Amino acid sequence: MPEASKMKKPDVKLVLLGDMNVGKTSLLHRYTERKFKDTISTVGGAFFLKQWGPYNISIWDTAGREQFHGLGSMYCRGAAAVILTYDVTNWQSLCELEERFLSLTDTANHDCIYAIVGNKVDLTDPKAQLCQDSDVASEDRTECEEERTEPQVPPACPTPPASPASLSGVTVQKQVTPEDAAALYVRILRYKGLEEKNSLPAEKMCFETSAKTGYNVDNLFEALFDLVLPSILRKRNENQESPTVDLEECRGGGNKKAKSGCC
Ligand SMILES: Nc1nc2c(ncn2[C@@H]2O[C@H](COP(=O)(O)OP(=O)(O)OP(=O)(O)O)[C@@H](O)[C@H]2O)c(=O)[nH]1
Ligand SMILES: [Mg+2]
Repeated sequence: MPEASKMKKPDVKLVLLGDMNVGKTSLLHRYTERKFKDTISTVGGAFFLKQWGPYNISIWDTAGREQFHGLGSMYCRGAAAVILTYDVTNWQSLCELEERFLSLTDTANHDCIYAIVGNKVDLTDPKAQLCQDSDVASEDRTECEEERTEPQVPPACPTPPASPASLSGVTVQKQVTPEDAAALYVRILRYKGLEEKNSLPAEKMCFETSAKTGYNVDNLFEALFDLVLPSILRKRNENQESPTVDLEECRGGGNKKAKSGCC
């Protein structure tokens, strides 16, 4: 086989955006490596190439730290889907999506789809505390079971609780409800000038996940892969060039690495 034909070229691009510490890298690890492992705060960005049927999908993990903010719109350029990620135990992380990250998506495709993802739901919801990966290591499963806690009543929407999220022990107060996320989704549609009735519904585009246990992680990525397929097909029909991973752009971003896998 000629070398060139072995090289995979992404047909479509998905981008994870959100504040530092919400778990973007952990979500990508969970999906691609079936593991929850230690992370270090991402520098710049990195991508993973996923084969989905006959298509290659690049999933970009970006840095949430303020110092890398300027790179966000570059990573979003040509994106077919953006995963706006927050931490369900941190109200501010939801606010940051609208205040800091939404404008970065102006460079995404005009028909880009937006998912709102509340991660770390294992900390607040018993249903998310069971490890979901069938191939997850047994020590991982034990850890999840040890940390199972009694359910907490969610706070009234949309006011976050005044007390700190983290209580002593392992129980954490949920600060963002699915309704808060759905309301943000509707505001995003408005920002994009899209009619709610002609767009994908909030119930379909808002997810709660746990990178730690795997809860809903496959559902999230695979639902998005299915949703971006029409965009790939249309582009192929229009005989447009597929977006490629621009390694020059990556180098321009400082110390960040581009590789198959996540940082
Ligand atoms: N309990 C719990 N902790 C999580 C989960 N996902 C991530 N974490 C923890 O949250 C911290 C931050 O996770 P990262 O994946 O590095 O967060 P990030 O969004 O990539 O952060 P930046 O790279 O700085 O933007 C780490 O200590 C993770 O172990 C989760 O689903 N549940
Ligand atoms: Mg990261």
